[in-house]
Amino acid sequence: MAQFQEVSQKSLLHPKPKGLMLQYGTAGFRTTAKDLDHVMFRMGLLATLRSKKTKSTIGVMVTASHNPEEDNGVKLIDPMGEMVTPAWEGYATQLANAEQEALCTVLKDIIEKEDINMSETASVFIGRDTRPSSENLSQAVLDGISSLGGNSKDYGLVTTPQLHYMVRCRNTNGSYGTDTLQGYYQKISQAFIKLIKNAKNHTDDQKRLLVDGANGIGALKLRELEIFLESALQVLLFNDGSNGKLNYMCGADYVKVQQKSPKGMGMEAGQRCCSFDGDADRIVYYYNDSVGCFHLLDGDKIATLISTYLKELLTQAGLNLQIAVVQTAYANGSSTLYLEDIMKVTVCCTKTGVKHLHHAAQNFDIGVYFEANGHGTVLFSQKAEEQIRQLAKDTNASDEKKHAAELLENTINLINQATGDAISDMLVIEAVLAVKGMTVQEWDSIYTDLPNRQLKVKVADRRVIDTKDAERRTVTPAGLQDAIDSLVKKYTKARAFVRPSGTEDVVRVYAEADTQESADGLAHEVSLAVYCLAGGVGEKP
Ligand code: 16G
Ligand code: MG
Repeated sequence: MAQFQEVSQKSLLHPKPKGLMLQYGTAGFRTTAKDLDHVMFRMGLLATLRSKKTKSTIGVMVTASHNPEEDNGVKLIDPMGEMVTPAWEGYATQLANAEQEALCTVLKDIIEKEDINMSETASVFIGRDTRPSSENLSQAVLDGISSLGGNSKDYGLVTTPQLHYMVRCRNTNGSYGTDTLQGYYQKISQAFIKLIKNAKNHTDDQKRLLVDGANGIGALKLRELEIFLESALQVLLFNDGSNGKLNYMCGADYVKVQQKSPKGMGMEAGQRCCSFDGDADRIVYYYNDSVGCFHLLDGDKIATLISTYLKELLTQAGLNLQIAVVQTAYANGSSTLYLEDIMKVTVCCTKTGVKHLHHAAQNFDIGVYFEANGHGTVLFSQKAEEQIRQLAKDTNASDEKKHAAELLENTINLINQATGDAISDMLVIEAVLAVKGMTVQEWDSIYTDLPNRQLKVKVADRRVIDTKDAERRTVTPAGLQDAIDSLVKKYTKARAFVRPSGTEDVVRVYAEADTQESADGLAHEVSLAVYCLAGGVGEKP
């Protein structure tokens, strides 16, 4: 194992705390930053192997998204800018948990299993969020890459979706865009400006948007983008990181979970506001009405707005392309009903986690996917893109059709198809509202959310809960699903499900019903059933 000599030596500089076991979960590794140095070094190694295997550039992003500032994390990005393939999540876990003496053996096993030609060159892009720990941790990733002889490009401070974008650009030889920040800003701002030209009565008032940057990387990058926007949008940026703490009482996760506006946001009644999360891959919108009541427009409302707009344009363009919306069990029942019954679009439901939604969305000509928590994007198949771009330049097409195709083409250019992107999604939403001449209140009134409640229950081992049907039903423990079914029957328009969290040691409970009181009551009763039937620990719910 002479080739691993450097790996062994460098690895000593990134020692693994003995006995520490971590798992590559739904969003990579995530834990307290002080336990991650060895993981970063090893993810540098793994990304180098993945690059040799795929003969493509691979991405490594250092971030813990909406987690507290003291945490950190890392995830790998595959060649098309998507999450790393599941088999390699397993390797990531093995590599992270190997004790120093076993590290090279684990590496060798992966190389053999995947039949990797070690003489291939390797290229890895890396990026990081604004956490104080991120700089040193990304240095550890670079050490891992260089000790296996890989080439790296360090983008420094970038949002997660920006790094996904760079990886996709690089591996598509520039056909998707240029792999620089300038290239990213130019592509999306030009598309936005072209779309906005079609806005109806676009006053300064309507151009104004309050943005909560979660005191994170999204704020920094939005500032950079603003220069390219040529005043097509007037951003008032709050929680820009200049004094507040990352994600503390602000950001998309806080707003969605607490159902209230973030700290430090000078909102006036009716003003359109949005929040990014800590690595700017999630976005939610909201406003306060004239009596001070808070209204949240989450991922479901965003999916509805965007899919309605795309469907109308497809009809105007006379293009026969199938559009579908991909949701998870968390999608509000009203959104599903509206999409299926009124909009007549195909809706499908997958397990929680971006990779599942992304995968399902690839099965359609146009796949709009959003988690209720605000993570999502739109995927256009090659066929859809070709038909749209063809029609946009077809001199024989009618003005109406050509115009609709041009709007669709610019929307494609505005969307980050590599992954959900708060900045790009924000511009898409702003463009749609402007083009349709719609206020945030009108958007909100498309349908009314069913009141809902999310709770969590601590159990001895959350793996006792096994689910099926995209996490909407439980298989084990015995009797739990029957208990949930009979509780749901007691309420009107009710629905409830439970699932083991992929990021926290808890079981999550979701309930919705016709009134808030009923949703709260149902969530509480289901929590009790989980506690009793799935080995609850600590205080009874
Ligand atoms: C991760 C996922 C997110 C999902 C959440 C669920 C990615 C990039 N992120 O943050 O999509 O909604 O986990 O968390 O896939 P939970 O399993 O703890 O409920
Ligand atoms: Mg995030």
